[in-house]
Amino acid sequence: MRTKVAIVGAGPAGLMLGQLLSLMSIDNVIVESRPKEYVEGRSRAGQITPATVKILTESGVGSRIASEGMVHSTLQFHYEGATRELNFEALTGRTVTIYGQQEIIKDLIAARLKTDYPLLFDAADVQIHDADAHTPSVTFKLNGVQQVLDCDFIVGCDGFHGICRPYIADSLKFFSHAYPFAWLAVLAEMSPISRDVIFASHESGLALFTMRSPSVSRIYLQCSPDAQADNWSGAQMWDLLQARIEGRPEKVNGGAVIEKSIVHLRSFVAEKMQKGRLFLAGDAAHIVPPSAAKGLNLAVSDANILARAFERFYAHDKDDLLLSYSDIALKQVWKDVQFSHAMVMLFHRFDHNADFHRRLQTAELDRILGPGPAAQNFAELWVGSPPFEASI
Ligand code: RFL
Repeated sequence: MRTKVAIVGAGPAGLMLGQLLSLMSIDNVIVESRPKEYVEGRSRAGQITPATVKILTESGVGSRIASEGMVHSTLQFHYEGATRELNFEALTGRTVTIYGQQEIIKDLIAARLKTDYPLLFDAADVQIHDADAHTPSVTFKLNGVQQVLDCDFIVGCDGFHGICRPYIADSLKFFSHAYPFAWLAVLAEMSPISRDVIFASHESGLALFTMRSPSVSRIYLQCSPDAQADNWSGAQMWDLLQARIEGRPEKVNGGAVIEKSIVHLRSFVAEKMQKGRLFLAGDAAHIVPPSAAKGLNLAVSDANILARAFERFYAHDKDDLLLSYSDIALKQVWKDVQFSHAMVMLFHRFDHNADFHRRLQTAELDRILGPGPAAQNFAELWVGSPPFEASI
């Protein structure tokens, strides 16, 4: 097999890049180690920024997000026993959309399967070769048969635990920060208790209330990093959520738990996001804590920048954008790492010097929600930047 761009991984980054390249008529093959059902079933992100909605829409995969996505204009902050609102639409003119990551994945896979460009699931023993040379390749086994995919470029969209970043690890610089708490992430059949996303800061820790549909809620509760999801009963989770929104009128009635897991909070950035003919995109290059819901949006942002760089290379014979891909992408990455970090600092209970941290958090929330430019700044960061556009 031969192609121009070999994409490793069919998560949001890989599928989005594949979709954009296909629209540009640039040959590409996506190689994914998991089965289709697994990839389509993985529920993770749900808050989609206007930039991501625009990129999806302009690539012909925006119809379901437009009809089924839940459009949000306001955030609620619950602290010191009372709720205050921040209407980010009034401040920025933009809204965010709640639409499950797995739905975006299904939309992108459906669009891909209508093209002639291959999307290969269940690839075993995926390896990359000669990414520094002019003749890179990807090898893997399909149904036990060894395959060789020769290409011009390889893009590692294989997530945090993939094989592509380790291949060039010797020439990368890593920035990493682990937070001393985790989230118990719960997906439950339960009507949202509010039309808005609620960030609650309670003396026992954070509760983040969000949703995936009018009948499914997504709840995050701060917990210890060594907590085990199986040790939490439904009743314990609902009681804790109720306690952390103390002072609000809603009664948490619970519901059937669809899924629960522990999410460790960390930031990680690999610099640069490229070497030779290998590029990294999405979680393969960077991780942000889910506190500002930026991970998927960053993966789509990387794919968009890279697709434009490949278009410039193949259609206009210019490699300047490819060479500066990492520098352009990292500007957005660090902006989101910083904002995600600020959100972590704003809502969690710190075991050390807890009362001092709470006073700081209250002062900061009062500043953000008070008169002055802080609300505007926060709102701009929440809705995110417009997509990167390249002038050809
Ligand atoms: P993914 O989604 O991990 O996809 C990588 C794909 O690569 C495949 N793969 C391989 N394929 C071939 N060969 C190999 N050797 C391979 N190794 C791995 C994998 O099977 C997989 O299909 O990475 P990608 O595409 O970079 O996308 C990143 C996003 O998935 C991630 O950033 C978000 O889910 C983060 N995130 C959120 N982001 C948001 O923008 N908004 C949110 O509201 C939000 N909430 C979340 C989140 C992440 C969470 N968790 C579980 C960490 C909530 C949670 C709980």
